[in-house]
Parts: sequence; structure tokens; C-alpha cells
Amino acid sequence: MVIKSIVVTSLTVAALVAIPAPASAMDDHQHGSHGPAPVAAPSTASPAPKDAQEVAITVTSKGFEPSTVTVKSGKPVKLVVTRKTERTCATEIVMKDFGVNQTLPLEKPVNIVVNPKGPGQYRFACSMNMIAGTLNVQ
Ligand SMILES: [Cu+2]
Repeated sequence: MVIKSIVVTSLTVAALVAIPAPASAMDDHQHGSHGPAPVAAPSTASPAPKDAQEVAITVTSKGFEPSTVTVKSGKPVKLVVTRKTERTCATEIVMKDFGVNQTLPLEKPVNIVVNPKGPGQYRFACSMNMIAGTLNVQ
């Protein structure tokens, strides 16, 4: 989702630049220009706070591994999720407690930062809620 919207924006900018404009508008544009449009960034949607607890999770044909992740309460959690197989329906990860619905490209680590409000068990799952795991906050 994030990557798509960035690409669309870049294309829109390119299209606008390519449209012939009146001379005065061109001048304004050039004076205000800050160089070429930014290149789409890799999928690091949210920069992780320094005190985040980092946990690596892979998606394999068996599901999420590990399927239970235990962290301490009171600190942000950075999940680094890498899908390693095409043979899964978990091509995205959903965490309803945190409003997360993140596409998982093949072999590309995706950072997901969440802030659990307190101890508890927070589910992560594929969009059909079948392949799942638990973030256990103690
Ligand atoms: Cu599924």
C-alpha cells in the first residue's frame, strides 16, 4: 500500500512537469525547484524509536516463525517481518490491535513498529485470519 502510493505520487509529479506550461509558470517552477523528484524509499514505513525491542519474524510454508513472540511491556516493539516463501497465503500481516495491515513482499524485510498499551496478547495474522501468531507482552 505505502509503496504504491509513493509510486503514484512520483508519476503524478513527472506528468505535471512534462505538461507544457506558460513561460511565467515555468520560471516559477524552476526557481522553486529542489531537484528531481525523490526516489521511492524502501518500505520502512515507520522509523523505529531507538529504545524499540527488535524481533525478527519470518513467514515460511509453516506460517509465522516464531509464532509466539515475547517482549517486555513499556517499550515500542519493532517487528522485522520477512516473507520467505511463495507457498503461503500470508502475503500481508494484519494486527488489528494496532491498525496494521502491511503487505509482505517476498524476501524483503518489512519493519512494523507498534506500541502495546500494556501487557497482553496481541494477535498477528494473515488477512484471512488463518495463519497467525501472538505478540506476548509481559
Ligand atoms: Cu490467509
